[in-house]
Amino acid sequence: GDSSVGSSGGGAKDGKIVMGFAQVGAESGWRTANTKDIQETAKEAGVDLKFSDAQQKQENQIKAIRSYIQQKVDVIAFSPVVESGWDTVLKEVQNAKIPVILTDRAVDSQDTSLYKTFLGSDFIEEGKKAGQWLVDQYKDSKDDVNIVQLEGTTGSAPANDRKSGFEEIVKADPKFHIIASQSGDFTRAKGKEVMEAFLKSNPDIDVLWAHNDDMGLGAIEAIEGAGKVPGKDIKIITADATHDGMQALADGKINFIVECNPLMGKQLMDLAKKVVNGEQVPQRVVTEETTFTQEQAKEVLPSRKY
Ligand code: GYE
Repeated sequence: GDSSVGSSGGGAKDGKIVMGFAQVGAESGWRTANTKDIQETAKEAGVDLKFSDAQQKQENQIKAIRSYIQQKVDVIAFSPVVESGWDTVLKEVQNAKIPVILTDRAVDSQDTSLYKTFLGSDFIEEGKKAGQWLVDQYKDSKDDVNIVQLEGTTGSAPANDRKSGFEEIVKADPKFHIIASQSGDFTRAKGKEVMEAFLKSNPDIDVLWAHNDDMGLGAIEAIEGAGKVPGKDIKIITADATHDGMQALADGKINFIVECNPLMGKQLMDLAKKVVNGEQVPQRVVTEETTFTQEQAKEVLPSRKY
């Protein structure tokens, strides 16, 4: 981008693309790995990155996006904190002729011309994988299974979709009961706090489904604090597969992790170059992911990248 010639997102005149990236925050191990990867891959790709941290607040992200419009960046990428409420600011970006790439999280805008592509995981699939592990785990039992759920940030795509994917699978069998479900905002501290409340009001919890590792790790502290054994008295399923999560899985404190890959920087930089050059890109790019049992965690832990 060369602002001296008044480029308004029409392409990088000096060959160096300027990207404005509006990040969610620094709420989790996943997010930290994602930020680091985006910063590193931008450098490698020769992309001039303007980075902002919204501290999990939509209003801060909207401000950051507006400032990127004023700075006439070549491309705006962002990971929307929540799904709804983006149409106005995205119209402003469109009017400024700056292409947008959704990274990691989706928006619920009906007008899909407001962004060029959405790069990220299939969170419904992740929720289903968590549910399916549970169904398989209890397939030989007729007893009731009491589940508590720690949801991610209210209104965020991963919280909405991991919840609905999971519930779709477990609701097919009436022995599964989701007895409590509340947001822990994807943080360790909130995960611990909400799990403490769950434990106080529910003496009979069999399973915890936490929408990310960090909330699961916070919940482990609450469970141990209540004199119970995580992974045994209460089975724990989480999402992400960050280093700390995988360590707890290998240690037997978590039972199953659904992977969500934060290392999407390289793909993001490639897509950015294409959209800035006016090339066609697919509307949706889904990242590839797997799942881990305790045995698998022990095997792969030494070679994990995040
Ligand atoms: O699972 C969680 C983070 O949007 C996929 O956000 C991401 C989620 C991730 O805070 O740890």
